[in-house]
Amino acid sequence: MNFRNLAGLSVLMLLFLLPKQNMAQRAGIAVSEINSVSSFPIVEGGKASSIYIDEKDAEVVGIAAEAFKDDIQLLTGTTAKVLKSNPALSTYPIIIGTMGQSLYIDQLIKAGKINRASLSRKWETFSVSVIENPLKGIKRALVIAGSDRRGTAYGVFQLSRMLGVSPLCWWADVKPALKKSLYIKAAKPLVESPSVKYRGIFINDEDWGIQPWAAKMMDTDVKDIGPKTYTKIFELLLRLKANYIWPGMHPSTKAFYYYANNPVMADKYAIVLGSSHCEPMLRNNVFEWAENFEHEYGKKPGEWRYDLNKNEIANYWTDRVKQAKNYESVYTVGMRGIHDGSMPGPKNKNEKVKLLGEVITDQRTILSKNITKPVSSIPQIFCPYKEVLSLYQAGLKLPDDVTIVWADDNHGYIRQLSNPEEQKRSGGSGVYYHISYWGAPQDYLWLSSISPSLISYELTKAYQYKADRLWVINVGDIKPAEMETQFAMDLAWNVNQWKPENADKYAESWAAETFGAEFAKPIAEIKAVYYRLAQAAKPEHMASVNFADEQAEERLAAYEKIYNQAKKLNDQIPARLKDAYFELILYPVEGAMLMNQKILYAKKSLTLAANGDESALSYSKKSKASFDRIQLITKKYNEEIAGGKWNGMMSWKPRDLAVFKMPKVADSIVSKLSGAVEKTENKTIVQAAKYAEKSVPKGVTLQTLKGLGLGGDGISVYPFTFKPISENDLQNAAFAIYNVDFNTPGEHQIEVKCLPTQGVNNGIKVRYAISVNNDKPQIINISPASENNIWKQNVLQGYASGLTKHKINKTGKSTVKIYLLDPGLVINQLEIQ
Ligand code: REL
Repeated sequence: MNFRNLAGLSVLMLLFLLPKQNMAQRAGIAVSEINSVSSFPIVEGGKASSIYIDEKDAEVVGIAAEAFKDDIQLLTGTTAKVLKSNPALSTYPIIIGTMGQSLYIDQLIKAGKINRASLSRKWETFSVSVIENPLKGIKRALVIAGSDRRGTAYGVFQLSRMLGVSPLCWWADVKPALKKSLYIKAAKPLVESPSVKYRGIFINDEDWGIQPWAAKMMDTDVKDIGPKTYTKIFELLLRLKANYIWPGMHPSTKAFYYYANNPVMADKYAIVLGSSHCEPMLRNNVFEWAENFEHEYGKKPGEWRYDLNKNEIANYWTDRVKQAKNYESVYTVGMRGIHDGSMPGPKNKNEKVKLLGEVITDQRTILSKNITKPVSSIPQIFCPYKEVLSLYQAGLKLPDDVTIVWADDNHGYIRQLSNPEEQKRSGGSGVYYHISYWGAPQDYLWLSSISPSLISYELTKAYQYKADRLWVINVGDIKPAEMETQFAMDLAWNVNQWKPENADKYAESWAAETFGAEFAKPIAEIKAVYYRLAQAAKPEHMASVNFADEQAEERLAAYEKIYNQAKKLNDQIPARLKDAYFELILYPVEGAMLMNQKILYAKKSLTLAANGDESALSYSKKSKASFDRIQLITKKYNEEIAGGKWNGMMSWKPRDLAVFKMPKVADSIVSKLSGAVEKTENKTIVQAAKYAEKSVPKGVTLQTLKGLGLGGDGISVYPFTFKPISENDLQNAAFAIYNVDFNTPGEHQIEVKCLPTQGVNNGIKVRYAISVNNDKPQIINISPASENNIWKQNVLQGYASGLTKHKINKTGKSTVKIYLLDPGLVINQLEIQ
């Protein structure tokens, strides 16, 4: 085989090794360590091609070019040059630039070497191409062109990612393997643009992670999350092809604008600034109103009451708009409490709605007075979060151009999406979604365990209801939610890449990208079980969910199994990736296992002791050992991993909640009490995806969704936009049939366990209908009318259910028919008694 064939083969092999989704999306581009015909040499023979930018281009282009230089260094140990001069000085230049801002890119467009239409008037679009003889004197160029400043930066970081630099390279210590040479071959330009216009993160509940870490390790001068930390966050956002942030806003953190360099750095990195649902007009009230007002204005603030103190509040907002108007921002409009509470003022709902309407009108007046643009083209969002949703539903008049950012119920299930009328609004809609949360019924601030499958199900549904304007994900402290954050941003960039029906494959693709193809499958297997177990109770919720003895045993065994797999894999992971592996895989898996052991062994010790069983005390000891070990591995995370880089980032007891403490265990054996052990009832569990037959009307499909919901799989009807089926119209509903053996005639109960989703619009429920042996179908709505105790239980146990009773007259095979009536219904299991 001659060299040329060998080179071609290696490119092909590389394409083959790339995760399928990547390959499809990045069609036409291949990277290789070996040269082949028409490859562009990024690094060859120990020399790197030079990177050319136009000095007049946006600052972020220079930042991306410098980062690309560093990435090349990381990948090959070779130093490239970033030059602000004419690329025609080089035979093989890397040209990076923005249309309309880079002379070189404009020349290439003019010469027809870059397709003008692929970039012209596009939002954040990039084109990566290898061009033969692009300009006089240049033999071949690698050209990364953007339609705007962020488009250029995303093109650079996308290319870095394809060359092997993970977006988490700094944030999770993912170090690439060293390569001798780097070539890129582009059969045709790679052109991409985002599905969602504004995409980003909310740093929240930062008091036990990113704030103490930043204070200790990053912004040591101000002992806070300051410009050094934010610069790293902004780079992460660019690498994730994200553009938007709600900065940290808790009392432990000073306001973002308090540090003059914060917005300056955001602008350099081209990151769009926003603020959370309770911080209208980019003002962080916990600090700026409640704490620092006197310092800023030389007097104490009046009441946080728009009905009583309108002028002062309006001035306070105006001052921020004046300060922010030259930066790219999205203004949150509306008003809540100083922090995360309801707007103080009138008690009567109608009056409250009226006042909120006035607030928004006045905020828009402030915007139009201070920004020289029509107010309808200043990006604004309104987030009907918590109690605000009921004000919106009560008739708040929202200006048409304001984007409605629908929120989830804090536990990953979106509460409402745009109805057909709302979908026509020029402001469109978006989503505020949690993968980390402080609040009722229980926080989940320690480990990250919301699966890509759930994120995809909810966000894809939202997208189909036209929520494409802005997605903001509450990522807590970023760590240890790195993978889930990366997933959400990958989805926001290309909503078709990770549909609910293939989102369970993300872990494999991500692991291949992060740790190498040989580790992809085993890591994906571990993550699948990790997510499945957390669906039935997140580690942080273990004290609030009860498991029958048998379930508890299964759970412990499953955790132990994945932990052992994870540990074994650790021995094979290359040394350069050990820190990353600990942060991303080992710590969360072991932490989750230990939390389960701590709680479930403690319970077991009490039950055994109550029955006079001598082994009770050994379970008390095991529980205590797990408790101790959680602290030990957390200490390791903070003090040893990556040479202590993450010191302060990981707390094993955020908010010091009871669940993190040592639970009550047996300390002595009591005399045997009869009947203290609960008998597990005789239940048959049928997985919903294992139906015997199905019937699906025209226009919809019944989809099995792997990795979604209790037990791991669910079924749901697509598309999300199908019209709900009325009770009299069951003949037009999709249904699944299960063959079930009821071993005794008489009354039986069937519990249908579903994902605890909420109706897609106000007024739409989440219903199924059930009939056994063709008896009269019973219609059940699994979505509670409000966030009551049932909702609380549902989100903790990871399912909502309906219970029906059925008279069975025969033994042997019966048919259970389940109709799926509303969009967003996911059925996971049938539990038959
Ligand atoms: O998740 C949310 O959006 C809210 O709960 C937060 O704004 C709030 O900071 C909460 O964490 C508690 O203070």
